[in-house]
Amino acid sequence: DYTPTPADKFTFGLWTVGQTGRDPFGEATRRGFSAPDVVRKLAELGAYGVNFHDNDLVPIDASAAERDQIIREFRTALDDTGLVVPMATTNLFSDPAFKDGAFTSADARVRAYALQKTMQAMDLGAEFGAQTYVFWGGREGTEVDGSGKLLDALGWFRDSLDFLAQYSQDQGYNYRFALEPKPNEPRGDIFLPTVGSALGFIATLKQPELFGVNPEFAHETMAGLSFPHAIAQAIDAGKLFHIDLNDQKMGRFDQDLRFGAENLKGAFFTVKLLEDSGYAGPRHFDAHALRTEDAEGVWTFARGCMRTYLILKDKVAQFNADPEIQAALQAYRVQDAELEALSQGYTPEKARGLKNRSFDRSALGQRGPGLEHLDQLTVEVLLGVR
Ligand code: GCO
Ligand code: MN
Ligand code: MN
Ligand code: MN
Repeated sequence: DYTPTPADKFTFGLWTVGQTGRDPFGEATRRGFSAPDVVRKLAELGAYGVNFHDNDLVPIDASAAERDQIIREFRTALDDTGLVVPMATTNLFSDPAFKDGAFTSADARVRAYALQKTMQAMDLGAEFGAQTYVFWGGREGTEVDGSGKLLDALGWFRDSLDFLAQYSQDQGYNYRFALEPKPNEPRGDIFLPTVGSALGFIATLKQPELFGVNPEFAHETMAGLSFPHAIAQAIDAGKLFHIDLNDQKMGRFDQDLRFGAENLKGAFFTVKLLEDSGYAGPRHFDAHALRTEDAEGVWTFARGCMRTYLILKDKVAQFNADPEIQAALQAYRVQDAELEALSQGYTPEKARGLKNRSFDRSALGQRGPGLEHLDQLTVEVLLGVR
């Protein structure tokens, strides 16, 4: 009946269900929840875990005593419910110190402070057992490229990530790091704007094997790109370390809508890729309830994210088992054992063999692959009439 259990590995951030409806144009429309309240409620709904930025849990100006008490109460809620903390991250975007970037600030003092704050946040995450550490470069970007820092910024970013990866190993944390791309908002242009750019950057790090990506549905959509295509590339590269599920209309501000609220087909193919590829990590919802909602609406939103995922997972199984769909898929792929053998694994003989082959180009151009049929079948699965 689509009721989640911890085995489904659904997670939320303290900042997601805790979001108070504040936006650039208006004040909060609801009170947030304390961290222990979030934990208890998520557990009741069947979630697996909860993630946080350092300052979601411990305010940036908390005293040592306040910090200890917050941590104690959070720990008790986790112990009582069995909820886990699979991922942690740093808030490097709210404080005015980071207004022109953290790791990519032109101010060496800010860059050093960002490293210090991140090491402390990594300590905090490790204290709660987090295994994945996310870097969302919220303020890492520019509006004024006359600053001349584009190349320097990438270098500073790289140095910081290399530094933190070694810190993680020195401490025995052994985090897996996940870079979260976003094209804009809050900066005019954010560095590493898409999954593809993050993958390219990772290859330039000292220990690239420790780094992967944390793609977000909304962010690739904001860039006008396909989220399933982005995660497919991440999976292919062995770099899908984490995932932020939500929804988004193209060409809008960062909406962080309930998963499946807007683009059901995109959501379906996202779930399909995750399930078919055997992705074993958490299914994290980086989304929040609409600003119109009250506290009850927040939990309806959270339940809805998980329920829609499970319904789509069911649809994926139905798609995979549907004989007509499987026949359409089979018909779509033309196999040719001899030509495939010739095309795979270069040898001079194969090259010569291929060059000497004659192809019926006009027959190749005439084949109808049946994609309209396949897509209509998919739509009918989604509409519930198959
Ligand atoms: C956003 C981002 C953030 C990050 C978060 C954890 O658009 O605001 O998606 O929600 O995911 O900072 O890294
Ligand atoms: Mn977002
Ligand atoms: Mn996110
Ligand atoms: Mn987000």
